[in-house]
Amino acid sequence: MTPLVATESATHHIIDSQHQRGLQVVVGLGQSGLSVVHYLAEKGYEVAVTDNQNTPALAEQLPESVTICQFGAIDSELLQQAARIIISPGISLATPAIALALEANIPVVSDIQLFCDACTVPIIAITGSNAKSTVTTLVGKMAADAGVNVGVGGNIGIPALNLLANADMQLAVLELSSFQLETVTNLGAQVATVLNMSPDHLDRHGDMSRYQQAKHRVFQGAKSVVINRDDTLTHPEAAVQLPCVSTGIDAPDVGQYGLIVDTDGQTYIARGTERLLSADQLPIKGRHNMLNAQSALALGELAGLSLSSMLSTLQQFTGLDHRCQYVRTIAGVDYFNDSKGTNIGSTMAAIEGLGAVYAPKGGKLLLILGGQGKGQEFGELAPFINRYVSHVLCIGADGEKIEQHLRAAKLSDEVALQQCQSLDNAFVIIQQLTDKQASDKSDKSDIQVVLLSPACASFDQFSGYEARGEYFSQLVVQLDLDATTAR
Ligand code: UMA
Ligand code: ADP
Repeated sequence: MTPLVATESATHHIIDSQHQRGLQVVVGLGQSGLSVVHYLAEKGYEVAVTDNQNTPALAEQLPESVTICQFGAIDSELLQQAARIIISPGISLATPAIALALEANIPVVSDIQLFCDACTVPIIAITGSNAKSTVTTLVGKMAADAGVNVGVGGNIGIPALNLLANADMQLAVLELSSFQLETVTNLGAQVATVLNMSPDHLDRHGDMSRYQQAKHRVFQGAKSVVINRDDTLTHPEAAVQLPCVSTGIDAPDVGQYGLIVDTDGQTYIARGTERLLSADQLPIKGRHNMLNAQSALALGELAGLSLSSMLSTLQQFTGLDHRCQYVRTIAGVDYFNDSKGTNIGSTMAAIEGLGAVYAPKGGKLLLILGGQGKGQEFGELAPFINRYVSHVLCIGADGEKIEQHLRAAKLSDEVALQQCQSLDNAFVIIQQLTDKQASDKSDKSDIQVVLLSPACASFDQFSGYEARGEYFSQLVVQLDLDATTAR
């Protein structure tokens, strides 16, 4: 029966459709902005775009139907004419033109909201401070290996809306950042998870609580959830009412995932009392990766993937580049590229993950830290450094700040810390230290690992974490060549 008077929800619906018919203003013409422009233009909307840059590179790829392009600054007047604003993740809601539009009650959404509104297949939604790309890739591979037509996208680098081009898609796996989630209102995922929470992007969100609030939007409308037992900040408030599978480093209860350590010292990923895989059977190493494997299994289980197929995928997955990636060994020292370690949580995991492997052999880490600090408190790294690291080399814009924080947090006198400014300078020091160690057998220095895990963004000196990681690896190769020539 058609109601004579519009109910509250019907009123909202009318307002929504008015918003959707009017001018759609896309803010930011990066990858996600471009995907939004194409998506809305194909649907016949009038679309305008604005960007800070005078000549955004992707402007060449705009459809011809888009004629309103305001470049050089985000155009506040244009925003005031919008029926709806679609904001790119890299742009803060506090940007003055956006704040004014919000004050004028103009809806501001992200590409992710458009995707959820249009997507008709189940979504696995993955967020967290660290391990998102690893777990997203792993779940995508598990689904593909199980014969599911799966789309993998979001923050991982493929704009979510591009996945809709696959008309046969049966499952979408989305990596979501706090930036993408802060404007999402009803994601409605089949399975949602916050993998872990540690400080990141505080310069944008202001404080940990607002960062966590943004992340927790992943749970809105979720049908089931995966939680991390060891990190209560990952638990949704409404978890009790939803099917929930947990992961953790302790032995699991029935139906949950965890780790069982046998008397022979071997660690197993387990579901209840069933040992599924030993650490030796997993190509990805470190305790943090055993947690990542559990998260992928739990997400896949709640999406209906078969356990045996998922276990076979896990045994083949060798991990992603720039995440605790082994580069090579020179004069007995192992070099690891963890350039994607861009916050203190990931760097703690890398120090602890590698430290625990080398400490029984009497080995210590030389750690390269620094770059753009994103408002983090680096003192939290001090206990991990005191335990496993003998040398810290600081680089980049926030190198001095990192030193101040570590010293204020009681960095041990046994840890040598030097300011190097650049990776090149750091490698001059590394060469001196490792040459001395190799030539002086009585020298008790004990560097067995050189680890780049900067706990910072790279944009002060590089175009991104990949460029930083690749440059590190090149310097390692050069060091090896120099060592070979000198022999
Ligand atoms: N721009 C402005 N004003 C600003 C900031 C940016 O006009 O204040 C413009 C820039 O000039 C540029 C455009 O906005 O033309 C860039 O937009 P964007 O920064 O949102 O980047 P996209 O190319 O759309 O990529 C985004 C994500 N980027 C960010 O969140 C910063 C990508 O994540 C994501 O892969 C992509 O959408 C597809 O979904 C990258 C990222 O660094 C990998 N993410 C952060 C992280 O992982 O830590 C959150
Ligand atoms: P994200 O997409 O969230 O940045 P990645 O999979 O790219 O996650 O990994 C980013 C960094 O986090 C890498 O340095 C990696 O070594 C580290 N890392 C991986 N798994 C974990 C975990 N479970 N907890 C903390 N850090 C982790």
